Order: sequence, then C-alpha cells, then structure tokens
Amino acid sequence: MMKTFQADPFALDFDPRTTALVVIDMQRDFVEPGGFGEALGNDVSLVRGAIEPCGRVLQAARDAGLMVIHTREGHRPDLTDCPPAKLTRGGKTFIGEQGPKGRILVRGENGHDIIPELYPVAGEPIIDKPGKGAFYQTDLHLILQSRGIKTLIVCGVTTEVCVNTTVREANDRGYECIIPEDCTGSYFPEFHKYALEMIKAQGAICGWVTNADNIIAGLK
Ligand code: TIU
Repeated sequence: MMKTFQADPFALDFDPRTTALVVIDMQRDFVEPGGFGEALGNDVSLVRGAIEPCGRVLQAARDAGLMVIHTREGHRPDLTDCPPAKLTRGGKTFIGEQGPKGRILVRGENGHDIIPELYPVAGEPIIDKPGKGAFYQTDLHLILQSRGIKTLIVCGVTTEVCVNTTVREANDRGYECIIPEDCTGSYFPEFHKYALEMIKAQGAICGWVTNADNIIAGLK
C-alpha cells in the first residue's frame, strides 16, 4: 500500500515494502571525542544532536517492518584498502593511528563501531565501506536490489560528506532518497544547511528533505 512522506520540495509517495532506512556512519569515530572526526580538528558535539531523532526514526522503521541497513566507514587493519591519497590527506596521518578508542577508522576497533544508542539488531545488514559513498566498493546495491528496494530514508553523519555522497550515488542508481534533516549532522552548520538545499533544489534534483516527525508520521 502506498503511503506519503511530507517533504520538500514536494511530498514523496512510497511503499513500505520497497523502502529501506540507511543509517550512515553513526560510529564513535565521528560522534564521540577521541575519534577520527575530532582528530581532523572538529567539535563532535555539533553532530550529537542527530542521535536522538535518529533513534526515533530507527524505532519507527523497525516497528513498520522496513529494511534497516547500517554503514561504517573504515579500513582493514593492514590499511591495504586505504588509498595513499586518503591516508595522508592534509599532510597528516590519522587513519590507523592509536587513539583513545583504538586505531582510528580501523575495522574491529571500538571507535570504528556504531554507537550503542543506534546499535544494529539481528537481521540488519552492516555495510563496511572504504570510501565516503556507501555504494563504492560495497555490496549495498546488490542487497537493496535483492529486496526490490526503491526508496531510501538516509540518516547519519556527516551531512555534506558521507550522507551527501551516498545520496548522490543512490540517486544515479535510480533510488528515491529522502533525508530527515534533524537525523543528520555536520561539524559545519553552514555546510549542513547548504548540503540539504543542494539535494532538494531544482525539483528534488538529488532527493527530498524532511524531518524525523514527518518520517514517523508517514510510516504510521
Ligand atoms: N562519515 C563521514 O562523513 N566521513 C567523514 O570523513 N566526514 C567528515 O565530515 N570528515
């Protein structure tokens, strides 16, 4: 049965059976002190506001029986899947270095894992990705296609980096993406604002923007 999300620039019709929630990189490395985000010079308190609304959308998606997928950005312990251009970006190396939460952005480390508030439950696939986009060098598209998914609700961090890249990748693959803005966050408030405006401009050129309450109401 078709339902509707209220959104900008116009309402988005969806079928819960072909809609998935994708939670991008809600890892300690990005939203807690002592991880990659902070190593890059950012104030992680700026993105923590996304946790509570994200939790409400996650619960609503689970209650509605939606497919739920989580992603994590990170690398193999030997860093063989980390391009040198990513490893040394900005002239400094953080990826793979020891931090208070373990080796930064390395799979299996405490800082790389998803925060307890939004931890996956059994049956929710986790996509480990080496890049910013969740489709690059992962089996996300295969997993979504195998379930006939057409619509993606995209939450997580950061708005202008991994969320934006993933939405653009998804849009080019034919998915309709909707972002609840309060379920995303950036270390740069102005980037957050304009990243969302860029998505929805020109008649939803890359996707739709809404908020957690509209997602929850639409799923009811
Ligand atoms: N997950 C994600 O957005 N990765 C980043 O590196 N984001 C930054 O904003 N740095």
